[in-house]
Amino acid sequence: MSDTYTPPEVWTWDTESGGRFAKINRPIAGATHEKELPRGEHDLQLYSLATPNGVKVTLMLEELLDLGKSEAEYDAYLVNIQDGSQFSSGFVEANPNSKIPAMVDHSTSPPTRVFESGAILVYLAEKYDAFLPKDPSPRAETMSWLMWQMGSTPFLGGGFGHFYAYAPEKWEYPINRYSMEVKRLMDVLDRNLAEREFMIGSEYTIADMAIWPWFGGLCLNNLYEAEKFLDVKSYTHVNRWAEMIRDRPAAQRGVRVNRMWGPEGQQVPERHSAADFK
Ligand SMILES: N[C@@H](CCC(=O)N[C@@H](CS)C(=O)NCC(=O)O)C(=O)O
Repeated sequence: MSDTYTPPEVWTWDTESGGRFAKINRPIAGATHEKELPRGEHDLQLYSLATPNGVKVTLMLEELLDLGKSEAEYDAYLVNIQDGSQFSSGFVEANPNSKIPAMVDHSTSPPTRVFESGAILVYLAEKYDAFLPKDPSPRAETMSWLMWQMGSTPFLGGGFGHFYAYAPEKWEYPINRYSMEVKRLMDVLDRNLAEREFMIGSEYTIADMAIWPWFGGLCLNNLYEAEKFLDVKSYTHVNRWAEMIRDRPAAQRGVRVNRMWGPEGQQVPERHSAADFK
């Protein structure tokens, strides 16, 4: 980062920003190519990738199935965001924002599209009446933590993760700025989890499912290899909670769906039934 950069009057898209993902970044929305989305036999069709935002949804779907909600059976198709699949005409129809995850529910007529991971969690919780309390107070607490995650995680991913792990060089200013904020967010979580088993109390909810892949991922060293740098082990309550969720059978399956990296036995690039986990 040059200290002497003077922004022009009007920004133009002349150069790649550099770093990982630079090739897929573009300043315009919409499809780049014509391609329909595949469709499986179940009502719920998920188009995703096992990034933390994608995993939130597969955690939820697998928990619903463990609760015995067999109508929550789903087909999960891989969207490889590194090769630009999020810009296909079919995917843009499901999510005009071109980001995974996106879901289409064919049990309604016309089919219901849902994008934004938080909206998908709420949709599924309401449809299957699970993991989102009905009483206004615990419901408000759940929604507050869910919105907290949706609002704060870009500082962890787009801010800290980008500059610490992906940017072409290490620059002190942004790494400092976002480390400070991520540590503050971890402290917010730690204080809450010092008093409560899960985010809202004794009940596992969509707030936990939204927060765990990101902040739990830091504890379990699945994100940016920043465990030591951020002294993540010192947030003992967040670590306790992260390990507790990691050990849930639904979470162990959920993290494998639409995964295309790591040990081969852990990858389930497409999921159509429980048999895909064998
Ligand atoms: N706020 C969105 C964020 C989704 C998001 O950022 N998805 C990333 C992967 S984790 C993506 O699809 N990136 C592709 C791109 O930016 O082109 C959500 O929670 O669903």
